[in-house]
Amino acid sequence: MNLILFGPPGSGKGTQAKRLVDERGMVQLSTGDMLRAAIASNSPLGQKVAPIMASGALVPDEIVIALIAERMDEADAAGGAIFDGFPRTLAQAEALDAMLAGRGSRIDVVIRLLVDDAALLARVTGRFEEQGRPDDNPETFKTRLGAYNTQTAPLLPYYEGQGKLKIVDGMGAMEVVSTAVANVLETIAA
Ligand code: B4P
Repeated sequence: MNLILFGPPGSGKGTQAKRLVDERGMVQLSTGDMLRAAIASNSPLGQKVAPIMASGALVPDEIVIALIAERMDEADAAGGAIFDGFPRTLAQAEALDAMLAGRGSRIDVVIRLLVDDAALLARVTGRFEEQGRPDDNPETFKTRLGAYNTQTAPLLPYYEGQGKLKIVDGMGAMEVVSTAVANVLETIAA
């Protein structure tokens, strides 16, 4: 199964993806994690994307599309994956559809996690205090939320038009959200 977890920063995409990995053995493809790994290794790619991510802006499409394409070619992703934080632009969504079609596959479902802006800010601020991720400071968060609203949210009609969009209330406790996500996956598998 190919699943997209969709939502603004702090909506719980990474949190829910990790739970699906632990509970169902699914494979998580997180462009955010890949980019942070590149920064941690101080590779040329990491050096290039570090200031972009620290500003709260989106990394250029060609970089994230290349990262995903490379990762999709690894054996563990052959049976499908959870796309966490990708796609974030229409160009990325179209590239993903083409990459999957080229592999005889497709997106099965897009789960949109609905969380209000005040809760997003509270969560990301909490993570900033715990983990110190530079792009989680409240000022940068505003830029990230702006990028979501202008560049990523317009993908919703794209997936709605394909009949793949499902909405999950992401405001509840993590376990409650996980149950709602599982319920959607059951309807897809049935
Ligand atoms: P990401 O790594 O995707 O960061 P995110 O949107 O904050 O992740 P997520 O929503 O998964 O947050 P989480 O569950 O961890 O992207 C970071 C940056 O990378 C972007 O700004 C961009 O620069 C770049 N980038 C990544 N992908 C890109 C792409 N495709 N194109 C271009 N640029 C790209 O949750 C956050 C917090 O909430 C955690 O502390 C968690 O514990 C808490 N939480 C989660 N669920 C909760 C719940 N139900 N209740 C209470 N707290 C909850």
